[in-house]
Amino acid sequence: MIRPQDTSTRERKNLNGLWSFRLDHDGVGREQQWASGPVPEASEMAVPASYNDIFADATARDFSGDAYYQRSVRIPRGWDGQRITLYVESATHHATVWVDGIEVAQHAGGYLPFEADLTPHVSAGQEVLLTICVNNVLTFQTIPPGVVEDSPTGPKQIYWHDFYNYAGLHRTVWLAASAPTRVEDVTVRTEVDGTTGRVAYDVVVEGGESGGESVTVRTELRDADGAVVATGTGSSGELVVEDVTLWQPGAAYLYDLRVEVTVGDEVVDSVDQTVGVRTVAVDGTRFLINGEPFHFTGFGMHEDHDTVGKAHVDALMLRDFHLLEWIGANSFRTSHYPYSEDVMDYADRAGIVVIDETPAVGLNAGIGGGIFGGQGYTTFSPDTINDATREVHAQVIRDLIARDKNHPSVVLWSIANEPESDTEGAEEYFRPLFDVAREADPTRPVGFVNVMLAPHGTCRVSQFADVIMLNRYYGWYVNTGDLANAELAWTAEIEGWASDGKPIIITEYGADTMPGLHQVPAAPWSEEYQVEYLEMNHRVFDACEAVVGEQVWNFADFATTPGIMRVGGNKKGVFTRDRQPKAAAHYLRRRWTKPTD
Ligand code: GCB
Repeated sequence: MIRPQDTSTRERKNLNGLWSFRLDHDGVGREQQWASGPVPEASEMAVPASYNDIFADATARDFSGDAYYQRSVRIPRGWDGQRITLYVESATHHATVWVDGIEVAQHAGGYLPFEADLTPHVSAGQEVLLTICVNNVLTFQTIPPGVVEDSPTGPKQIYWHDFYNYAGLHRTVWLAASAPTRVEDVTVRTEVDGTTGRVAYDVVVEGGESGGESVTVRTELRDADGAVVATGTGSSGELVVEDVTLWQPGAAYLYDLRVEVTVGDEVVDSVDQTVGVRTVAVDGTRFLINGEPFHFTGFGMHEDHDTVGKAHVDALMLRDFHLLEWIGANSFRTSHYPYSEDVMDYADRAGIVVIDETPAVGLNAGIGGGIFGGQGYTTFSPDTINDATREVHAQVIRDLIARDKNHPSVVLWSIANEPESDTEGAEEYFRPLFDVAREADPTRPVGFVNVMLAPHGTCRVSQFADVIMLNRYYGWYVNTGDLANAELAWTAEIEGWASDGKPIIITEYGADTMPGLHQVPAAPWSEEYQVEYLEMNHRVFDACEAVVGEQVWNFADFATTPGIMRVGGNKKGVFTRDRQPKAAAHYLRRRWTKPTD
């Protein structure tokens, strides 16, 4: 699947804007066939946006169930004979799509795109009624998981992840046209040999009649100035780039690959793919990019903003990238789900390194002792997270890699955040998932993020990982306010992990901080404590050679479910939710922009 493009053979139409909208409080929309005509008693909703924070009404914010989005769409009159598709970048978490009341697609998974083939149902110039029903219910068979419990006032959604379960159409919805004979997929893999770059490509062509004439694939690679540096023929091959300019962290360089499908002399399809030539490898305790040791600095982030929730907004994305640059961060993790395709493209252009994470978060009924979610469940069991869940998880790994495999910024796959990992059930559940990731992408290391509840010596999943990723809160959730003992305990644990001989990235460490709260001597929740907490962590990391990365939790404050440990959300941001610095941001900037010798 190729994200819609405007090329010499393809067109796209952006369907963002105000749509008709209705929450199906009584669960009657399907029975009453709301998709067959204008949804009754509809209000309006912006696309993209989470719908939760738009209304001044708690039943809308906390709604669980089907949300109907509807609009009329004019199929462009020039699209006769084309393959016409709808491309939905993100519908959180489950979507059903109808055109004039006819169901054309269903999709599970809230953070990855899907396509509906509308060709048999529409014609050029026609106006059709498009309806998308988005369902946000989480169960033990969804990724992320959750459970709906009974309560005296009705069913209640429970989940084990620490961010608000925002829902809706979070990214762009496209109408797209391409030729019936088309490029369905492009994969590029790069290698470097001295000053020579090698770009191996695989093109999948699908569909259509070529009238007996053979279909040919042609490729052309251009440098950033537009000069052709290599050409190829055939659906797979290798393009050799002499005097290659590498894609480097902090110094991105992108080539443009044009893929054309021809039938006879006619170019029937043409798509563009950016290419960054770089290598990634793990060597002992070192993480290498282009053969050089790389030290990750940056954050676990969230797609999270006031009013729009998890929507992608270009201006807000730019602000985040400018702050990453200002603070000297060279990387981030897409905690805890795949981010917008626009974010991934921007990271490629900005030279920011990405740890790309699936939405498998909260596979751990022990987390937070029930503070973030429900208590009293066994994480892995036939009735809870089971083989069916693992199938969904495997599919989400494949889908993530299919979407993001060509991004040079992505250097490492994280297949889960803080699952239960110290039980036999966990070992059985995860072993095959590492194989799924490696089969889908043999070129990048694979890992998962380990939770403090499964320290070194007890974790049964880290044996499968190429890189150890640790979330640790010494001095916050344990040794609260006691940084001296926190430092001793943390040092002892990290030395255990270092003995495994793999690179270690600290993917989370952080302290909740109320902006404007100042205390000397420093105490938890104050800006001073956040700084001293980070300084302590950095002493521990700097003393351990195997530590190749530090990503603070979190880049910015973010929304969570209400709870006695959360004050208007999670306050571990180094920036406030509206992206202004706390004292820790200035401290990190000094550390991360210090010239290295
Ligand atoms: C974690 C989770 C993250 C939470 C964070 C916290 O370990 O991975 O999602 O938000 O802790 O602040 O408790």
